[in-house]
Order: sequence, then structure tokens, then C-alpha cells
Amino acid sequence: MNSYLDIYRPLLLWYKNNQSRSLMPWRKTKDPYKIWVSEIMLQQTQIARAAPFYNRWIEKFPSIKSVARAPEDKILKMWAGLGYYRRATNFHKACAFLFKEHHAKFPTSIAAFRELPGVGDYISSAVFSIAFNEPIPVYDVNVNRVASRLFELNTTRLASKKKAISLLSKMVTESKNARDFNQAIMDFGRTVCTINSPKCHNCIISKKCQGFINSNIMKFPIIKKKPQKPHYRVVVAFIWKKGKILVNKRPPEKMLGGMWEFPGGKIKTNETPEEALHREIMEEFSILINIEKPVDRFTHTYSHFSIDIEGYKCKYVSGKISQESNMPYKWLHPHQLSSLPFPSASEKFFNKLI
Ligand code: DGT
Repeated sequence: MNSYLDIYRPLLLWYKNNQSRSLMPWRKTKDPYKIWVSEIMLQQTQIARAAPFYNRWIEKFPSIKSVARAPEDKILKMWAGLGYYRRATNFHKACAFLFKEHHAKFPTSIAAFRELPGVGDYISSAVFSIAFNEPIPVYDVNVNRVASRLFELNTTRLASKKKAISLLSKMVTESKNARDFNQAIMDFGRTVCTINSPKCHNCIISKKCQGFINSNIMKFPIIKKKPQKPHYRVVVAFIWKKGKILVNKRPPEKMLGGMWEFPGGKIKTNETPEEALHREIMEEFSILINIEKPVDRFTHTYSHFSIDIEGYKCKYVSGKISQESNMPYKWLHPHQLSSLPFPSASEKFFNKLI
């Protein structure tokens, strides 16, 4: 049988000498709840950016119970700045479920953990291997890069990706140290086996690396071309009535669900921003407004699209709000806006409204 000793042993040694617990506070714990929090944050956020959020989160919400008991607005507000808010609402739901059905205890099996909202392959393998040393490999972009170079695998093909995972699985099992191996290979991919300038001449496993031996390092990993992101024009209204501004909560099933926003929406082709605003406000609230003047505009990029968002100062004229979607709404003094979770794109308008 092929042994992977020459790969996992140097990686484990490298990890022992190179990991930085102070930059990654989650590495000081084996508490599965805390590791879960860190892995959710790290899925879309860089380490240096995630660390202060993690520390604040753990201070405010030290347990599953504390998350379950918090209102959604508090959860989203604490998440503000990290983006990808679905992660926070799913985490909230998952903790609420564990609190209600399992006395707020962390699941004892990976299968039960995977049933929870927002818990997929990556999160489940990461948390169970790091917290409990379960022999399961993790597979993120960094691991993909290392594995595809080591074995010259085109991991855009499912069969080759499965092969990479099975090879990693052998290493994890043989090493008997999934906890460190998984973190080692992720760190190694991020800092040594990097995308554009891999440090092959100082690499501790280059002798075992097919990509290096065959001078093919830069051919791997093979990446599927992403389709171009669509771009939308969005218009929002700051509807004033007696010194207050109208805001509403986004429906839970939509992107940025559960966050507060200024009324408005996408501008359709052939529509002016003003026409779009009148249409949106009528559709969503059945009220009449006067559009007074443009306030500001910004560009914002999300994972799958980007927007130009422009805001208009408006005045409430008449009509009783009858919201088609029954979503909550509020009239707020401008200085109250920052107490609620808003998408970053709309927060950019706050200082123009005070
Ligand atoms: P839809 O209507 O199915 O296309 O989906 P929505 O509701 O996600 O899109 P819409 O028409 O409300 O477009 C607004 C986009 O702008 C949406 O992706 C969220 C983003 N956005 C960020 N901040 C705000 C805000 O304060 N108000 C509104 N209306 N949208 C905001």
C-alpha cells in the first residue's frame, strides 16, 4: 500500500513550527461551538478580518443558548461588516433548533450536525476534525490547490475531485491527527503553495509533488471560468414624514433576508429612476410620495452581481401603508438607523441623512 508519510509528516512538522495562535484565536480552543463560529466566518472572510469579529462574537455570544435566545436583529447587527448574511441567519436558526430540541447541546454525530441549516461538507468536516479529531479531510480552495498540484489532478472533474478527497482521506487517517493535518494543509496552501507565486524551492513536500517534478505547477489547479457578474441599477427612497424616515425589513427568503432596507428596488430597462421609485413604492406600500432630489449614489459588489444604488429624498404625500408582503416596517429618526442591521450598500447613505 502507498504510504503518505512523506507528505503528512513534513506538513505536520511545518504546522507545529509555523502556526500562529495569536492571529487565530479559535485555535486556542477545542469547543465545537466556538470552532463552528470561526469556520462559518472563515468560509468567506479572510483570517485577519475575521479575528476581531470572532472575538467580539464569543464575548457577546459564548454559547449555543446565547445565540438561540438573541433576536435576529441583534445577530445580524453583530454580523454587520462580514457580509454573506445568510450565514448568520442560518447559524441563528441552527442554534435555535439545538436549544429547543437538544438542550442547547452540540450534536454528537456529524450526520446530525449536517442536518442543521448552513452546515455543509466544509463546515461539518472542519468542525468535527478540529474539535473531535475525527478522521475526515477538509476541502477548501487552499486544499484544492495543494492536492491538485501534488497529484496533477484536474479537480474541475468530479471523478478527479473525488480522487483528491480520497487521497486526503488516506493521509488524514494514516496520520491519526486530522485536527492538525487539516489545519496544516489549509495554512500551507494559503501561505506556501499560493496561487501566483508558490514557494516551491523552499517547499517541504516538493519531492512528492507531481506538479513540481513535471514543471507543471502553474498549470494547476485548473479553474472553471466564472460567468461575468450581472450589474443592476437600484433606486431607493428616503421617505420623510414628520422628521422620520420609512424603512422595511427584507423578506427572509431573499438575499440579505431579515435585514432592514430603504424602500426601492431594481430599475427596469427603459425606466427612469423616478419612475422606478414611484412603481416600487406603490407596489410595496400603496402610498404616494413626492420625489424631491437625488441624495447620493454608490457602487456595491456582491458575490454574484454588482449594483449602482442611488437614493432620493422623498416626502410622504398620502395613503395608508398596506404592505403586500406583510413585512415589518418602521418610521425612524435618522439617528436610530444605525441601531438596526442594514446592508452595507444602504449604510453608505446614513451620514447624508443625519
Ligand atoms: P427581486 O425583486 O426578486 O429582484 O429581488 P430583490 O428584492 O432582492 O431585489 P430588489 O428589486 O429589491 O433590488 C434591490 C437590490 O439592492 C437587492 O439586491 C438588495 C440591494 N440593496 C441594498 N441595500 C438596499 C436598500 O436599502 N434598499 C433596497 N431596496 N435594496 C437594497
